[in-house]
Formats: sequence, C-alpha cells, structure tokens
Amino acid sequence: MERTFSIIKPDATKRNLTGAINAMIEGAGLRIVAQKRVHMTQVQAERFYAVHAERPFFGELVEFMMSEPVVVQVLEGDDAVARYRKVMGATNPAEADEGTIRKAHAESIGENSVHGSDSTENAALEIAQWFSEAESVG
Ligand code: FUP
Repeated sequence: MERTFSIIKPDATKRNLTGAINAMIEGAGLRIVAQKRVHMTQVQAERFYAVHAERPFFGELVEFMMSEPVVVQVLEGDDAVARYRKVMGATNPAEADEGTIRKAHAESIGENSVHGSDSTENAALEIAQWFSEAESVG
C-alpha cells in the first residue's frame, strides 16, 4: 500500500466538481483516507509550490491557488503515486488522455483541476504539510 497527496484545485471546487473528481479517484482504485476543504493563505501556497519559486508562472500559480477553496486529500492504494498521476492526465489538458481528470475537467495548463505528488518522497512531505498522522484513517 502506498499513499499520495492530492489537491482538487480552485477551478474545480468553483465549478462544484469535487464529487465528480472523487468518483474518478475512487473509480481508479484509490481510497480517500483523509480529506479537508481549506482556503490557502499566501504563505501556505508559496510553501507548497516552493520548488517552482523561480519559474515565471510562480506568482500566477500562487494567486490561483488562493483564489477559491481547495480540497486537500491523502489517497491510498497499490502504486498510489503512479496510479493517481495516470488518472490525473498530462499537466496540459490539451495533451491529456481520454478518461483522465484533466481531459474531462481542466481548463488550461495553469487551471488544471488537480495536483498529485510526483514521488513517494514528495508525497510524504506534502501530506505532512496538511495532515497529522491521526487524520489519515485507512
Ligand atoms: P503537474 O505535476 O502535472 O501538476 O505539473 P508541474 O509540477 O510541472 O506544474 C505544477 C503546476 O504549475 C501546474 F499544475 C500548473 C502550473 N504550471 C503553469 O502554470 N504553467 C506551466 O507552464 C507549468 C506549470
């Protein structure tokens, strides 16, 4: 069993897509073992995306993540990191495969509906930013 970290982003929560996206997550064989809706502060958004701090889109990305509430989640399953990346689809929705969350729902490369960790190491760090151990109940 592996865990990954997910965010249902502002473009999706704004359009009432939390349930539709959760159905795709569960349909892919992932269990939602922790979940909460939060409105990110600037400090939280900048910390979460610190790896992109030097990128030209950083300011826009932080503003977007603060623009509406998000749903942060811990997902569990076999190969959860890779399994979730597969169901998310490519960063750019124009390149995302049929049947993926981003193909179905994302609006653009920036407003792309979901985040998912890219490694088990980053998953552990990202989960720890948002959840205590006691909040993830398999
Ligand atoms: P992903 O892991 O698929 O979410 O993609 P990245 O880690 O490469 O990018 C993280 C976020 O930065 C994306 F979800 C949206 C934003 N981004 C842009 O706004 N423009 C870009 O050209 C690339 C990424």
